[in-house]
Amino acid sequence: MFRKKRFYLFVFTVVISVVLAACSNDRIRSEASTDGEEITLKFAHEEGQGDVQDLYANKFKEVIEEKTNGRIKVDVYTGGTLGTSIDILHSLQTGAIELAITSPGFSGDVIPESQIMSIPFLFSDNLEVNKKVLQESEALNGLLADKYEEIGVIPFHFWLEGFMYWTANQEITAPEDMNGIKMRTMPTNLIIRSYEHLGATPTTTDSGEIYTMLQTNGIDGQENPLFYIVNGNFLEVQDYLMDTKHHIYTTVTVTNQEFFEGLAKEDQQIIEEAIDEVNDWSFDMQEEEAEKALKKAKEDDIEIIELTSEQREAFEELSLPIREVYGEESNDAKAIIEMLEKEIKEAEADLTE
Ligand code: 6CS
Repeated sequence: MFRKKRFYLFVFTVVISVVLAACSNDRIRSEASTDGEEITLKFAHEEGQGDVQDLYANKFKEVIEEKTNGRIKVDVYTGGTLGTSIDILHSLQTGAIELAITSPGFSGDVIPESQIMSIPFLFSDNLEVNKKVLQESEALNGLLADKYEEIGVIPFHFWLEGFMYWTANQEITAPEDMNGIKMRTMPTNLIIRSYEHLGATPTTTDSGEIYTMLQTNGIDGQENPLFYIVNGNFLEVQDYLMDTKHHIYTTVTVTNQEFFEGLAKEDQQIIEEAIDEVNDWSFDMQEEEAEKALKKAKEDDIEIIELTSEQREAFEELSLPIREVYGEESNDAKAIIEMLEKEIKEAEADLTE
C-alpha cells in the first residue's frame, strides 16, 4: 500500500513539476538574466506555519524583499502544500521551485551521503560546537555539498533546528526500554537501521500522520526537536518526554543549480548575502523556539525526563556500529565521516577545553 501511495505521489509530483516548470523557468530565466528585472522565488519548506523552517523562510522573504525594494519577491510554501518532503526535493531538482528547505531525514535515497546527518550521537551535546561545525566543516560544506550538486541542487547552508527529543507512552532511559517500541522515524534507511539496532521497531510515516498514529497507537513514540513536538500537540497523546540530546535536527537550504547559475551575478550575490544573514539569525531563533517549547512542556502534565550522561553513554555505545554502516554507503561517505568526526573533536576541544 505504502509503495502504491508513493508511486501515485511520485506521478503527482512529476505532473505538477512539468506544469510548473513549463510556465516558470523560461519566464524567470529570461527575466533573471536581464539585470534589475522582477524575480519571484518559490520557496518551499517541510513544516507548518510558525515552525522553525517557516520562520526561516519568512525571514528570508523579509530580508531579500527589503534589500531589493521588492524587485526580488518570495512566495513561501508551507509543508504539504507542494507535496511531501520527498516531493519538494524532486520539484527542486526539476526546477519547478527555486528554493527549498529539505531535511536529510528524507533525502537518503536520493543522496545516500546525506545520511551522515542521521547518525545518532555523532554530533556534540553542545549546540555551540554543532553550530561551529555546521558553518565551518569541510566534510559537509565541501565533500557532502558536492554530492548535492551531483543531483543538480546547490546547498547554501546546513543548519540546525534544535536537539532531538524522544516522546513515548513509557519511560525510555535504558536501551532495553526500547525493545519492541514502534518508534516513528523519517524514512531514511540509516535512521531505520539505527532504531532497529537499539531494539525498537522503526515505523516510517510522513510528518502529517504522526499525531493520528500516536493517538490511535499505530506508533508508540517518535523523535523530533521540542518546538515540533509542542507545536504538533504530540504531548496530548504521549506520557513521557525524554531529553536525550541523542541527536540534533539538521536541515539544509538549497536552490536549483541551473536556475541559480542562470541568474545575473548581482542577483546571485544578493541572494547569498540574504541567506547568510538569515542563517546566522536562525541559530538564536531556534534557541528561542526551544525555550518557548520547554516552558509549554513544563506547563503540560507530561513527565519530562533528562537522561544522565551514563544513560546517554549506554545508547551511544550501542549506536557506534551505525557509523560503519554509513561508511559502507560509498568511498565518499567513508571520507565524509572520517573528516567530520575529526572536525567535531577539534571544535569540542576549541570550545569546551
Ligand atoms: O519529523 C518530521 O518528519 C518533521 N520534523 C521536523 C522537525 N521538520 C520537518 C519534518 O518533516
